[in-house]
Amino acid sequence: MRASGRYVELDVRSVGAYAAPYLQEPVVDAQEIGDGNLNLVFRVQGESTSVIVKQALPYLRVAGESWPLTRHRARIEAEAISIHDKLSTGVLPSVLDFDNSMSAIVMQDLVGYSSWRDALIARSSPSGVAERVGRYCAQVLLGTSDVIMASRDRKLLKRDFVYSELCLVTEDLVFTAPYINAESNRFDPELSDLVDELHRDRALRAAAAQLRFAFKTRDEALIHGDLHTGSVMVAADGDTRVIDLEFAFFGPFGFDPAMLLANLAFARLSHEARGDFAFSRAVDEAASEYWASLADEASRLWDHREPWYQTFLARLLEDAGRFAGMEMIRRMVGLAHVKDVDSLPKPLRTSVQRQVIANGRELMVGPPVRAFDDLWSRAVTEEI
Ligand code: SR1
Ligand code: MG
Repeated sequence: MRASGRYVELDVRSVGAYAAPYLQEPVVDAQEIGDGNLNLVFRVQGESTSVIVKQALPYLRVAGESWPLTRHRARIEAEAISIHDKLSTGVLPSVLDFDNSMSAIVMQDLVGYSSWRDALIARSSPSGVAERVGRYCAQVLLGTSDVIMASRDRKLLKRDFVYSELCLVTEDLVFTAPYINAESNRFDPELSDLVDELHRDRALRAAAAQLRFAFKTRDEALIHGDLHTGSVMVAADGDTRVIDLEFAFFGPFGFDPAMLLANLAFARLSHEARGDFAFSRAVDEAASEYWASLADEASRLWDHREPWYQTFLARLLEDAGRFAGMEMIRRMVGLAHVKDVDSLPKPLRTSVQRQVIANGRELMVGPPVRAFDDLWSRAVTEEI
């Protein structure tokens, strides 16, 4: 681990010298390529090789210096990558170094990969990705849970992942802001009536409060914490890397599957709205492959002398349905949106947004989800 001594915000001029020790050749170019909400991300290139430098800022990038944040998330991300990598090999990016004083991670440049979200928007669904992400979820969820992990090791590990500041960001942006008149909310004026309804909907607000409580208290596994389709990088040959683990913490089993499925539902509903029925079927298949792979791997890892598996999986799915509903609503009316839906032309965009909110609500307050097909059909229905 490198220790630079003091924190200095990197820029395209300084990052070349910072990253030079990790390249086998002179630096020829450095660019800031981050389009995320939180951090600086640079690509530093030599003639034939390149690395990524990801640096945490002392504030929320998308909101600016008015929303200060500690830089602990860089350590959390580096450690979570290392732990998840041991449980699910070949699906995390390689970390070359972590510099705690600079809050910077130097890592593998995933050249030629795109985010799963961008791939899906471009109508590409490389085979094997959904299956790989499902297996990753089962491996890290069970692998850091009391189902598998030795009790003492787990208690020690939990000390490194206390409820972080980014958990507070999630509490706010996912579980709270959409249900009150929060300044951070962003929505199209065509949704004003629905947004007012969200604020008045007591059943929905009660469900949100209950899920927020579950998020805060159910320390079941070291979850990724932000597993949307933009946190999955895919190559044309299906190679898959899960990135952006700064939100990792000990949270509920159902949260990661919920984020992933809700974001696949955005892809599905957007393609369906554009009339691309063939590709929307491909997204259906990806969602179902994801869940089947998670369930298969969980069953493989399970101790079959322990008969609790079916109940465990049923509860995970039920929670995933509820949390997915929350992700769906917040991406329509909260601070952080998704390209899949926002790139649609109006009035298509408005009708998809209204459908997503209705579907999210149904997942949050409707009957508990009992099977994967039930969850998925409620997430992608087009009934309004
Ligand atoms: C201000 S951070 C907004 C969102 O971006 C991240 O990817 C998380 O989803 C967070 O809620
Ligand atoms: Mg992210």
